[in-house]
Amino acid sequence: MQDAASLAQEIVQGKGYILLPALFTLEEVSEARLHILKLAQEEPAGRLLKVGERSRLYRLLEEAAIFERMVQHPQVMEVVEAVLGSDMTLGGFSAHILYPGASRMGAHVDYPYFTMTPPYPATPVMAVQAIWMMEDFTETNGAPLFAANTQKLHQFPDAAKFSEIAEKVTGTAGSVVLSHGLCWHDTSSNHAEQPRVSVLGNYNPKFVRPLENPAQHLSSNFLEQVSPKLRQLLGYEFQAAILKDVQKLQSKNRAVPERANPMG
Ligand SMILES: O=C(O)CCC(=O)C(=O)O
Repeated sequence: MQDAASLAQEIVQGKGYILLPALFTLEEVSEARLHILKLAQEEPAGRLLKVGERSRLYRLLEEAAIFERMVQHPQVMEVVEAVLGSDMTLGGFSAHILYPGASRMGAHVDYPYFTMTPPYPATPVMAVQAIWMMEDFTETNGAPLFAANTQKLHQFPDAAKFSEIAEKVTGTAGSVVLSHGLCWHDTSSNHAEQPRVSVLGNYNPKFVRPLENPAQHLSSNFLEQVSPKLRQLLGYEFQAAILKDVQKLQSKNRAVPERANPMG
């Protein structure tokens, strides 16, 4: 793998996305994929969102050990932290299923940008998305489409321009695409006979409120055993991170309001 700093640079100043190939084996992701499909079929209340031939399945973290590994994969963390800072947090972690016949979801930018009015701010970067490929993503089964360099436009996608310049990002099972939240992207249609499954991680700077609030539904047993990295991702280190910022600023003789010294 290229070093994290140059991969982060590619995300911010280059094409806007990178592919990290085969971070998990086919066996590892196949089992997780089947788990997702089975759970989605059970239609768990409050965890499944169906839109035509596409479904989203929420609250994955506690479902299987592989998801806990995926969300904090060291190579992914290195790159995402190089973009968003070492105190960044998790805004969402869910599965996205494109059943056979699924059409494109529509070109978009990611949370929190899609809640804002363009032109979007150039800095700080507010989102990096991870798209984990839970099987081979091919030319025909709904691989994502990305329009290179569009994160630099700070605009909502223009559909005609997107169609002109977008390229399909294919890859083998267990690979992950990391992209700038402002880089225009879409899913392609699934013309295959099998569902195409991705796992989506959304990472944000610590001051962005999480879209899915992944920490909210976790059991205390699960929370007791999570790694320090996962605690950080779940937002538990927020106060400590703010305190660090304050100390850094004070060491540069910058005045910081007392209320920025959190007690709790
Ligand atoms: O599942 C995918 O390929 C990408 C979905 C996506 O970009 C999104 O939900 O924001």
